[in-house]
This record gives sequence, structure tokens and C-alpha cells, in this order.
Amino acid sequence: MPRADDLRITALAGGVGAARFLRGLVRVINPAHLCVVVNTGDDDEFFGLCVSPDLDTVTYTLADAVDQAKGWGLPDESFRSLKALQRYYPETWFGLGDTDLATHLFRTQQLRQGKTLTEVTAAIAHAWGVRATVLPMSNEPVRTVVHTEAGGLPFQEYFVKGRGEGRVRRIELRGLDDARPAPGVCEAIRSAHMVIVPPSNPLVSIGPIVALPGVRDALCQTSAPVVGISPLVAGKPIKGPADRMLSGLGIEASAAGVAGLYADFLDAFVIDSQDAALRTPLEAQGLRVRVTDTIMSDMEKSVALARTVVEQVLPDCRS
Ligand code: FO1
Repeated sequence: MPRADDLRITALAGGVGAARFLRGLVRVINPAHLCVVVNTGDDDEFFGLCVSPDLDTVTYTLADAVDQAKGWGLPDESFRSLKALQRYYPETWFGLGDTDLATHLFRTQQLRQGKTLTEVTAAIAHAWGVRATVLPMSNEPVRTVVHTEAGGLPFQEYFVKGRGEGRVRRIELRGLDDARPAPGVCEAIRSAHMVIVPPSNPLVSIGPIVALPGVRDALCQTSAPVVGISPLVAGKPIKGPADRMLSGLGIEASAAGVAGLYADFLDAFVIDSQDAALRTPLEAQGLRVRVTDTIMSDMEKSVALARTVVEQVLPDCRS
């Protein structure tokens, strides 16, 4: 059995929820042994700039540079450039901060020079001193489009401009048919000692990663235990519209509903103490269940949760 220090862990990640877990994980294991595969379905272009919100949230958080209150972006931001852009653009609802703009300018320029998103993401992570490997899920664009009664909206338009309102009827992953997992994604899942699915939205954060060809098979076939952490506590997410999205699609908005979406690849599931009653039904589905405090309101709680997850499955890990 490997020691916690030697563990090679691959985590799938959306934005804020996953990042809060990962900030604890890099204090429990060697960060150089962590590979994070990040959702890019939320990516979009604003003012000609390529914006990858989940990649940046993970990178800034692992660099201990994220705005703690919001969980995304950089602290002490000003928005003078955005205000100036109002002169030229009718819509400036997406809050790109002045400091954050540097990352989008760099990413856009590098992509236009022909670099892949994998290469640019590695360069950004390196520039922020991040020791973990941060991988975009794909180098091809996959865009999450949320269909409500009002029609299909690109993810940021649904989530930020529309505040996640409207009954969700369908989630479309535009571009999926022409996309492959980025180099290293399936290998990282297959060669890890442990795979973690942190508390991210199962439909629009983890869903796009798992939908890429070969990723679900890699998760099912890896010899590593796959452990998930429920993003829902007493049926509600800490942040975002996951519960309403699940209900809209006819899926139970609970830890059990989320476990059902991961049923074919999950070995163990960590649920919150408030959901202790779900332990027995989840165990009846063949899952190993750990009940603990999953609300990561500060760094100590993130570290404690990461330690619980790692210790829970450590005995299952092959050397
Ligand atoms: N979230 C918001 O609620 N409002 C914003 O204006 C906003 C801007 C933004 C800019 C850069 C960035 O990296 C993230 C940003 N986010 C904003 C967060 C983002 O919408 C979400 O965290 C993810 O897409 C969901 O994981």
C-alpha cells in the first residue's frame, strides 16, 4: 500500500467546489503527485478573449491566490477595464477583473499562436507556481448549452446573466462529437492510485468530462478506487443551481441522485453528516460510504475532508 506522500491522485474538477477540496488535498498529499482534469464546458469568449473559468478557478486556488469570498477570480479586483468596455459593447455582465484580464490576454494570444489549451494551461499554472498538473479535459471546444423554456443558453449566460433561473429541460454539450480527451487525461485516470470526483455539479462540471469518448471507460476500468464527494448536502448545493438542474431533468436532487449518475464507476462515496440516513440505501447499491462534515467553510475543513477521503480509500490502493 502506498503512503499518503507517495499517492498519485487524479481528480476531476469543475470550479469553486472542486477547488475548495483540492486546496486541502495538496496539503495532505505531495502536490506534484496530483493531476487535475478540469471541465472546459463553461469556457466562452468575451470581447475576443478566451476565458476558461474552471481552469482559472482551480489554478488560482491551488496557487492560494483566489478571491476567498467569491471562490473565483482574484482578490482586491477592480473593474475599470470592464467599465471602459461598456463604451464599445452592449453587454458587460460577465465580471472580468482588471488583474484577471492578464490571464485571458495571455491565454488568447498563446492559443492564437497555435499552442494547445493543454500547453497554455501548463504555462499559466507554472507562472502561478502551481506544482500539481492541471489538464483541460479537451483541446477541442466543447460548449455546455443549457436548454430551458426560454431556449438554449451558453453556460455563462444561463449561470451568470440569467442567475441559473428557468426550468432546465436539456443539457447540450456542443462540439462533443468532434472532441477527444486532452492528451494525458485517460492515462492519468488509468495510472492513478486513486481517482477523486470532488463536490462539483454532476451535470455541467463533471458531466462534460465524463462524456468525452473513453473517459467513462477509463473510470470504469481503472484499478484505482474511484471516490466521490457529494456536492449536495440535505438536497442543496453549497453554491449554484445543481439541485434545480437535477430536478428539472427528473433526477432526485440528493446525494443518492448524484451517486446514481456515477454508479457505474464509483467505488466509494463521501456524504455529509446531514445526509447520514442515506448511508444504508447507498451501501445497498454496493458503495462504500463515509459520513462526515463536507462543508468546507475554511482551509482546516478542506484539509480535514481531504484527509478523510484519502484515508478512507488508502487501504484499497495498489502500490
Ligand atoms: N461568476 C459570477 O457569478 N459572475 C461573474 O461575473 C463571473 C465572472 C467570472 C470571470 C472569470 C472567471 O474565471 C470566473 C467568473 N465567474 C463569475 C465564475 C464562473 O461563472 C463559474 O464559477 C463557473 O463557470 C462555474 O463553475
